[in-house]
Amino acid sequence: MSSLARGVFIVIEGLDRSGKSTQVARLVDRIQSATTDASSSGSTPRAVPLKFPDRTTAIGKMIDAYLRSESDLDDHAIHLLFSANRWELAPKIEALLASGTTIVADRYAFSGIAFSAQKSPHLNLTFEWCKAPEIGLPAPDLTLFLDVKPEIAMQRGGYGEERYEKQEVQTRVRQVFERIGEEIGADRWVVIDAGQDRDKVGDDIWNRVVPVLRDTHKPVTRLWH
Ligand code: 2DT
Ligand code: MG
Repeated sequence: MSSLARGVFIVIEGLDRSGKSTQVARLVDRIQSATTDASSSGSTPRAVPLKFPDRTTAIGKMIDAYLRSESDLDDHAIHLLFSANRWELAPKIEALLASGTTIVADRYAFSGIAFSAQKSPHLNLTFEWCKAPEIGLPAPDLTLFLDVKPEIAMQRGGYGEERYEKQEVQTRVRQVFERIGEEIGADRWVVIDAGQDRDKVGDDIWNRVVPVLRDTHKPVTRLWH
C-alpha cells in the first residue's frame, strides 16, 4: 500500500430543506473522529466540507446576486457560471483528494443540471445541454441523494426568499434528479429517505459511506468519462 491513500469524494444532494447542510456537517465530524487515530498525522484534517455554489469567488458573487434576484441573467449564462464555479474549484478538489483529505460537498454538478433543466419545458435548456459543461469534472465516489417530498420540505420552516424556493420548481427538480440517479447508477448514487428524523438519516448515510472510505485505491474518475 502506498504511504498515503487518497481522500474520498462524497457529495450530498437534494432539494432545498432536505437537510443537506446538517448532514454534511455531521458526516465531516464522523469521518474526522473515525480517522483520528494513531496513524493519522497530528492536526491534518482528514475530511473537509465544500459548498456549491461557492459564493465567495468572483464568479460566486455573480451567482449570489442572481439567486437573491439582485441581478437577472440569461438562463444559459447563469448555468455556465454555476459550472465555471465548479471548474475553478476542481484543482483544489483534486489536490485535497491527492493529499489524502476526504471531501464532503453540499451540492455539485447534479444540482447544476437539475435546477437548470427543470426550466426546459419553455426553454432550450435540454438535459443534454445542461450536462455538457459538467463533463470531465472530478467525479464523486459516492453521491447521497436526500430524498424528501417537496411538500414535506416546504413544511420545514418554509422556503426563504431565494430563486427556485417554490414547490412547483422543487417538484420538477426532483424529477430531473431521478433521471440523473439512473444515469449515474446504483454503485455511485444512493437515495436516502430524508423524511426520517435526522439521527436516522445520519446513520443511513454513515452505513453507505463506511465501505467507500475503505476503497481508496482506485484513481479519481471524471464525470461521464
Ligand atoms: P443553496 O441554497 O444550497 O446555497 O443553493 N443551484 C445550485 C443551481 O441552480 N445550480 C448549481 O450548479 C448549484 C450548485 C440550487 C442555491 C441554489 O442554487 C441552485 C439552489
Ligand atoms: Mg437555498
